Amino acid sequence: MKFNTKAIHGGQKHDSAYGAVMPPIYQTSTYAQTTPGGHKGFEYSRTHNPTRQALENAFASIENGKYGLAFGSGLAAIDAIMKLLQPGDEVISTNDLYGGSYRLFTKIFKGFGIKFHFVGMENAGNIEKHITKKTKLIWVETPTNPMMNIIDIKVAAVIAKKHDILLAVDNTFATPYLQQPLDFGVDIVMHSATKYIGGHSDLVMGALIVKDENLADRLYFIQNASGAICGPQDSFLALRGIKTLHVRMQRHCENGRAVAEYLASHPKIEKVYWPGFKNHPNHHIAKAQMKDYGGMISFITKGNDYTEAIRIVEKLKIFTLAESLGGVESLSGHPASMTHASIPKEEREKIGVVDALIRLSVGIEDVEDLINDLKQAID
Ligand code: P1T
Repeated sequence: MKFNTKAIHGGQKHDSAYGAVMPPIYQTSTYAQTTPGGHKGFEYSRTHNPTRQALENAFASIENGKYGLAFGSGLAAIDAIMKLLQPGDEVISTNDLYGGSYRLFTKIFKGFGIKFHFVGMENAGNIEKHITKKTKLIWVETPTNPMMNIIDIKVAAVIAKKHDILLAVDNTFATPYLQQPLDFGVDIVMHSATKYIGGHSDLVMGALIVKDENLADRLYFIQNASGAICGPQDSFLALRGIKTLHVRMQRHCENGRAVAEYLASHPKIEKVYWPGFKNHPNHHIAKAQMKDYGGMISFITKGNDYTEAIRIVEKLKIFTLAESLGGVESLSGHPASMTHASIPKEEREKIGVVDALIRLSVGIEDVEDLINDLKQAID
């Protein structure tokens, strides 16, 4: 099956009771047993739930994996990956990443004896310099949030295999419509399904997808043992979101391109970060590993002025100033004070997350309206 068909049918079967085309929302915590252990495959909804299972099968299908796992948030999904590790283990992570992932690593798992190296991976060869005998996980976000850096997934996978280290890719910004990291030899794909997968800013959810059975078993064990699962109602919404992922992504990419080009041509704009530009430092890698360049854009105005950035986000009307991204509606954000506030100022400024940086999640509205909105706010 091709991607667009998988988005709609992948891993799905019609409900066995009445032939419902969409899986029913099995809003139940438990399942009747005829005798202890005498059940129909479902015992308790932390462990399994039919609606969540339908979603997990869809996750596996769209990422070209074998096993999907759904969690109560993106961070809960990352938390499950980190629980594969032991005190003393080391992790090499992209230095530009979602502030909440950074916070989870440095404020929770560092305290449990795990050491993190935050490394600029735009040259993926840099990863190898930080590998020790204790390195157990390489954490890659690409495109990165919010600087839109691109990491070469194939090169990272070769390095990970050579040293027998797990490689996980946060595929939230790209989605499987644009890139499928498991095809490049990645072990675990992670999503904040809150974003493009759900697509309508109406749920918070995380996903993991793997191919290896042993790794899947370990993660299912953690999912059940720690219990950070999502409910059946949200599973249903995410499944519905997936069915239009390809159509939405196509429009996010088209609108993203038009907005990025508009901003780059504006005399008051200093720099636009978007991997579709030929002068983006890793455009050639983006071109090779992604189908298109997505709807996430960051930019700074001339003069690198914080008050000007705040003025713009306050003036935007169609772009709502809000945390999150990837919904049908356009959002603006101020990473330094919002999504990346948990990264110390010196650390975030080293990677370009300056106080004047604005991040846009370009939605699927009429692009002329979006550009006019930016024009009135910037001018
Ligand atoms: O918010 P949650 O579903 O827990 O997902 C966390 C997460 C993980 N990875 C990436 C790349 C993310 O962007 C996020 C969440 N990001 C935002 C809320 C944001 O506005 O950037």
